[in-house]
This record gives sequence, structure tokens and C-alpha cells, in this order.
Amino acid sequence: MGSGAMTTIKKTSHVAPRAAPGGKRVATDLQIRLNRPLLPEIQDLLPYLKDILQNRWVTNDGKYVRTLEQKLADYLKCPGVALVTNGTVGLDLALRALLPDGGDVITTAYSFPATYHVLLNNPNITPVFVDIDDNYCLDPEAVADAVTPRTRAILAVHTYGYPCDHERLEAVARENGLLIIYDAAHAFGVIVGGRGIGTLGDVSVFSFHAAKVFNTLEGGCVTSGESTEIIDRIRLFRNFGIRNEDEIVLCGLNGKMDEIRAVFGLLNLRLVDEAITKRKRVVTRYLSYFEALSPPDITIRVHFYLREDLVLNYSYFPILIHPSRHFHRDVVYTHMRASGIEVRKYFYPVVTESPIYEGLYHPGRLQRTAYASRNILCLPVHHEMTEEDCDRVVEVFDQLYRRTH
Ligand code: T4K
Repeated sequence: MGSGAMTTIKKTSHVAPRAAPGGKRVATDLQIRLNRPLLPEIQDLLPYLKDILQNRWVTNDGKYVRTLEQKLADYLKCPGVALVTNGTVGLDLALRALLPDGGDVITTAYSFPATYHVLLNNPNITPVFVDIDDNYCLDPEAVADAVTPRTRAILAVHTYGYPCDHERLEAVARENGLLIIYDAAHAFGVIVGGRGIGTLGDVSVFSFHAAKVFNTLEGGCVTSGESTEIIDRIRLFRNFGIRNEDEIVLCGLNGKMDEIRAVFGLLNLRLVDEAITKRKRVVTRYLSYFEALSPPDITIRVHFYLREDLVLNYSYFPILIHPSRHFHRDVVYTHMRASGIEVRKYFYPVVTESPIYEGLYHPGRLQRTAYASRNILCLPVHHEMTEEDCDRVVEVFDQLYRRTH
């Protein structure tokens, strides 16, 4: 693979968002789902719902939103936390707050479309797509090569909850006076060298969508490190820019979370550690299978699971399948789905495969991105999976592997 040359894109027409990547839609015969939302028991929810209905306070910085922000600050080890409607809005607010004058933002094309659609939908911002490194995160060297006098920021993703090479990215940012926004949608609770991952860079944005390790049904938050000034600004932006009844201080929008979702968050926060432990068991079982098989044509980023300075959340289990005639990602995908196992092609298609982005990047300059997008498959991981479920996933995979090798 090439080292990932920079690709400057020129905005042409409106980019229509696609429904959802990964070649799905709801298949009813899937016995083992890719994911399952963490949900509280109804009896734990009811007292909160009663309280909300009785008090008649349902949104606009309510007490449950404020409590959840405090609890998340502790859990995520982040001094500043602002809850938002969803991760996409969180990214949008972060860009508006940090880059009021716009500019070029160096980013990755290997992500869920939310990451780059917020850039493409902002008329003041031009995304500059560069390639990923071996860990599916933004390649710091490619970022350094892509910096120009127009560059203002880096938008990097902790893909699959694997932390970016943040030290090198931050060195590039420091040398060039750039801001860093981390898309931490997959990285809830990840700790790097004792630090909450959401303290890295200028701001980080988490997603609390139902299919994430921690959820508020829909939702998300923006976090910062020591300096929480930016979080105050995000709070203004998420409230239309209104400071108080008599003062509108900037042109914001509506990014607020409501009280009912905050309650889901408070209850799920009590459950999330156990859910992560259960996810870890699933991943450990997969790892021991692949270790014993030791397939030369499959890459798994095992080193992350061995790092002592890292606490992971086991949000995804991506395997990179180096293709051959009879054994490649799409064959595995079809075989597993036909056996009732929901595997997903996160992230396919990305910028390099979708005609709607034509003209926004130079073909051939995002080689690792294109390779990962065509060859990565995510296996099911969630807290409801039993040992039998894991064994079934492995068994179905193994049947195909042995038949094709
Ligand atoms: N940045 C990155 C890097 C992201 O990955 C995302 C979102 C964002 C930003 C934006 O954050 P948000 O604005 O969404 O907060 C899902 C999620 O909708 C999306 O949040 C997520 N990334 C993406 C990776 O996954 P789909 O369309 O693939 O989800 P879906 O409906 O197919 O569900 C996935 C699995 O979860 C399936 O096994 C079914 C199961 N599921 C899902 C839902 C919604 C349930 O069992 N119950 C449910 O209610 O996008």
C-alpha cells in the first residue's frame, strides 16, 4: 500500500447522504445480530418517567441532563462534557465552535459518512482526505504531507475504538498551529495511558446511538480536556446561541438532549461496565480462535488487545481479509449471513467507492482506505452474546475457511 498522499477535494454540488452503509437492511432471519442496544429494566425506568411527567420539565438543560453530564465527566475522565442530540450534531457543533471562519480540514475517508458529511455540509469548510495507517486511523505522515497554508484543523477518528496515533497527530498539529477534533463515536470509556480518550486534542465527540457500547437511544456528547471554555461555547451553540432571555450571542442551532434520553443514559451508565466485560469475553473467544488458526490471509490488530497502557471497550471486532480467488470478504459476508449471523462491512462503501463523491477526491490516492473498505468485515460483538453464540460464529466462519483453503 502507498503511504497515503493527500487529496484535496473541491466542492461541487450537494452531496446527498445515503441511508446506511454495509449492504444491509433489516433481515429477519438473523439469529445472531451484530449488535444489541444496552437497555435498562422497565421497573428502573418507571420512577424516572413518573418524575419527569409530574415535574413537567422534559428538555432544555433539565436536571437529568445536568446529572448525566457530571457522571459522564467522572466516567470518561473528562473535565468538560456537553450532551448533544447525536454524534453527528456534536461534530457539527464542534466545527462551528472551533472553526467559525472555516478553512481546510484534513480528515479520513475511512469512517461512517457522518464524519465527512459534517464537513461537506459546512459551506466554509473544505475536507482534505488523506489515507489511513495500519490501524485504520488517520496516518500522521499523510497528514503532515497534506498541510498547506489553508489548513486549519485535523478531524481524526478512533476507528473501532482503537486510539489514533495521537502523539504524532498532535505533533503535526503543534508544528503547524492546527486544531484537532477527534471523532470518538466508537471509543466510549477508552483510556489511553491513564487518560480518558476524550481529553485528547481540542475536543472529542462521542456517539450514544443505540448501537454503541453506551447509549441514550440517540445522543452523544462533546468533551474536552483541562480547558473547558470550548465546552461552554458548545453549550451556547447547542442552544441556538441564546445565552439568556435578553442575549443571543452567536448563530447556533438546536443540539439539546431531552430528559428521557438522559435518564436512559443514567441507567445505562450503571450497566455499561458489565456490558463491556461481556463484550471482552466475546472478543477474547474470537482472539483465541484466530490465534490457534493463525491464518496468513487475515489481519487482526491484536497488538491493541495486548497493550497495558490501554483500556478498550470492545465495540467492534474487525477482521481484514486479504482476498484470494475463493476466499474474500464478500464470500465470507454471504456465507455468514446465509447462516443467520449478522456480519457488517463497516465501512463500505466509503468515499472511494460511492459515485456521489466523484470529483471530491483523486482516485488512487486513498489506497489503504479503499483496501480496508473492500476487505474488512466486522463480526458480531455485544453484551447479550452467549458462549454458544460465539462458538456458532466461529464454527460458521471455520467451515468456510477450511473449505476454501
Ligand atoms: N462518527 C462515526 C465514526 C460513527 O460511526 C458514527 C455513527 C457517527 C460519527 C455519528 O454518530 P450518530 O449521529 O449516529 O450518533 C449505526 C449507527 O446508526 C451509527 O450511529 C453508527 N455510527 C454506525 C457505525 O452504526 P447502522 O445504520 O449501521 O445501524 P443499524 O440500524 O444497522 O444497527 C446496527 C446493529 O444494531 C444491528 O445489529 C441492529 C442493532 N440494533 C440497532 C438499532 C438501531 C438493534 O438491535 N436495535 C436498535 O434499535 O448505523
